[in-house]
Amino acid sequence: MSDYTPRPEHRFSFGLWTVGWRGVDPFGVATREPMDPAHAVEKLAELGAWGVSFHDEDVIPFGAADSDRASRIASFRKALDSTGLVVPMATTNLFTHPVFREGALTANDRDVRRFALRKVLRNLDLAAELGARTYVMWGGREGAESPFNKDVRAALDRYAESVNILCAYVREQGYDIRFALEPKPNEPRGDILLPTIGHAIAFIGELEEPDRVGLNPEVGHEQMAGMSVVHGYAQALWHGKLFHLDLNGQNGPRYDQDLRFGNGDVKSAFALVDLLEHSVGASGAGGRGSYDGPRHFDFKPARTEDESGVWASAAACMRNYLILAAKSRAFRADPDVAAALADSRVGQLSVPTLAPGESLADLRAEELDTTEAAGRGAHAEKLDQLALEYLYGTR
Ligand SMILES: [Mn+2]
Repeated sequence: MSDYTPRPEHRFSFGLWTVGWRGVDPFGVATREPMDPAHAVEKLAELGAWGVSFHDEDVIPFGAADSDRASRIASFRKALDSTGLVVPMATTNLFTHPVFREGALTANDRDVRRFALRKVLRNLDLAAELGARTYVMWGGREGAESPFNKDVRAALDRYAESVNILCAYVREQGYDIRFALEPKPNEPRGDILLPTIGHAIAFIGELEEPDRVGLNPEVGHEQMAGMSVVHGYAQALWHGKLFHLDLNGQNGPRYDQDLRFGNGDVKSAFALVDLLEHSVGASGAGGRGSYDGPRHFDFKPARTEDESGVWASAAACMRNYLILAAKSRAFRADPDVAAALADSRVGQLSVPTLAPGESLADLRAEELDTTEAAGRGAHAEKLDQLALEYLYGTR
């Protein structure tokens, strides 16, 4: 029997806003009381987590006086020190306050954009102070409901302007921080800018310091867009842009469910853990094909739950990851799987199409018996069924 006990060396981390979510939805008020960040830190440490991430407003209420701000940060820091939990990532809330109703860094209103930038700068200083190495930017309000209300090209100019300013600031301050953009197609806005992994990667290529900027893809966000999560994360790895990740669960294109990790599309969760756990040393542009960052959860404990359900679902995120990682190890070690991979020619895809030194004349001189080649089956079904049998627990 495998041991599925989460430990700090697994590098599991949670957003304060996840376990602290009070269950407010568009149709109902909160079902849970506010949670003290220090309490969240203590409980997460008890469950075996390694890190905790935060928005400025998870620790300091919007508009708090400086003295209040200082005492709240001190209380958070004391909990971190006493539990040993680290802060691998931080981010800014640019979506809750009504001032951001029409956007933040890409609001039409220039005053709002300048305020948003000040808010990010202030929390970046705190992030650096607490040791965060990744700063996530989720632009939930950066978008529109009407195509006539937003000049998308100007909005992308302003988005790039802000990210460029932030990169320069981090460089000048000597902070060891990289930015990670989090794509999402919609919700809360009708259409959000940088809706998918692909859009965000293309945007990064237009920035002044592209090496400082990567992605924080979220499982559910890609599924909301109808995209393959595994293909998206794999492409982010291939570009060397998987800086951080948000693990959760989702059942296809619908409202943002933020289920605990391992719930929702289970097969996709298995394939994603398999990708993350077996990508070490994988080929990719510049050999950048692997991920060794935090296993970070961004989920919402169901609104049906009281506080005991919050901790049950947080523990389950980590346990599900470890279960899937163990299944992935067993799958990869199975001789039947090795044979099925060979039958499917999966390894052949890593062999360059032209041999070293081979000319196009050599290529053109070769002939393929297309009747024979067209008759070769891919043997994908057998391999896929083996994966499913690991998931179902029959192997
Ligand atoms: Mn997220």
